[in-house]
Amino acid sequence: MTVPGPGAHLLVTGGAGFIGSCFVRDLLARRDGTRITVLDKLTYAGNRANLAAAEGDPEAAARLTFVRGDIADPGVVDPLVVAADAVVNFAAESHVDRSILDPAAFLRTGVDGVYVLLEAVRRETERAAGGERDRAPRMVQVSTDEVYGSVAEGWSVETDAVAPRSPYAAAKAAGELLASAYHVTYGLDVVITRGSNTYGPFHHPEKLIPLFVTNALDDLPLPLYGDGGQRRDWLHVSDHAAAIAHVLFHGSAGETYNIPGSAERENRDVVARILALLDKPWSLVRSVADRPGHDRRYAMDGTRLTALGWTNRVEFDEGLAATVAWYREHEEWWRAARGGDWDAYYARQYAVRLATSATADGPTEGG
Ligand code: NAD
Ligand code: TDX
Repeated sequence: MTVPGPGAHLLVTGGAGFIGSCFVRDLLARRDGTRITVLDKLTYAGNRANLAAAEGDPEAAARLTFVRGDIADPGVVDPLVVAADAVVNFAAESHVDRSILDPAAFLRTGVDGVYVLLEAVRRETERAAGGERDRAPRMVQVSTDEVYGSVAEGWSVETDAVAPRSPYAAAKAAGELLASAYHVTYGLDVVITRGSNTYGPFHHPEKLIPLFVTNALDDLPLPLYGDGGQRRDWLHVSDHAAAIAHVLFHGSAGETYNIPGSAERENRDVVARILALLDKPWSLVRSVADRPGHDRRYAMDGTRLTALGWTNRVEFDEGLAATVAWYREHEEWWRAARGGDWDAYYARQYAVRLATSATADGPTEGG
């Protein structure tokens, strides 16, 4: 099978979300002739405004098509896959806390949706084998470090067993296991990426970093789960998107690639740094009831991706400072993202937690 190259026609599902829209903007900005069709349901997390930079640039806009629809709907998916050289699947429900409140949508998109995409790719693979198209489409299934579960020590390697512990992580594991099975059984050209905790511009304000930045800007309490000693390895969104493109163009069929970040940090140290950047006091931080089943630590080994030729570019302290500045300068964007069901979600997730909260212990390294 030949890997697609610059100038290909890509179907990017979930391309109006945080990481997908960065992938679309950055790939179109390479001006190498690549054409992109975005298929996005525009859930509460999808936002057409995330593509404004590409849609407002006539050269890029001429190579971008937007389709609103569901990856679990074969009527929408099938013709789009017929026209594609590759499918890059970012579409998912992506917030762990929402998966604990309401898992159904996670399974529909993360399992049924991935199945519909794989079936469409399977048909095109058969057509390629029968000489009805030049080559089979490649599919990149964008997955996550969370499939490994909580990692007390060391670094997860791609051959480790998956051990997901939240409905979100279980749906993501199911999606990538299906993708691997389709590679083994039907010979589909599938590659899987497992990205680390990602941060940067256009990140929905429900997630830790943008929630705490935007709450702090409004002098609202910052609800830190448990003791705040959980550890995450932070990856800038531009590095995550570029690493996925690198795997799309250079990865081996049937392979899985970890995409680690460049900075393993305790949550309370990240929060302290955000507060320092905004010149806001630690007294805004409240220790609240923990997330059920909260994974203590994620950490991945990146040897395989390094060997493929990819290295991250954005250093965490600089990336975080630029991200905080971006939220300061894009108040209109994040206030609009706090529309829809935001108030109801926020009350359900945080009202009791904040009413029963306590003073939070300070950071371990002074931020
Ligand atoms: P996001 O929630 O910002 O974006 C998801 C996008 O998918 C939205 O635009 C949404 O409208 C769309 N979508 C949801 N269900 C759909 C459906 N059924 N059909 C079509 N579109 C649908 O998420 P994100 O943070 O950009 O994550 C993108 C992908 O990367 C996800 O698969 C996620 O699991 C994975 N990932 C995220 C991170 C992270 O830290 N954010 C880390 C590793 C992996
Ligand atoms: O209010 C909060 N308080 C808090 O202490 C929130 C929203 C989070 N946290 C903690 C929980 C985690 O330890 O901060 C850490 C990061 O939380 P999230 O931003 O919700 O990310 P996480 O659960 O680690 O998952 C993220 O990384 C992996 C993405 O949301 C997933 O889509 C991705 O797969």
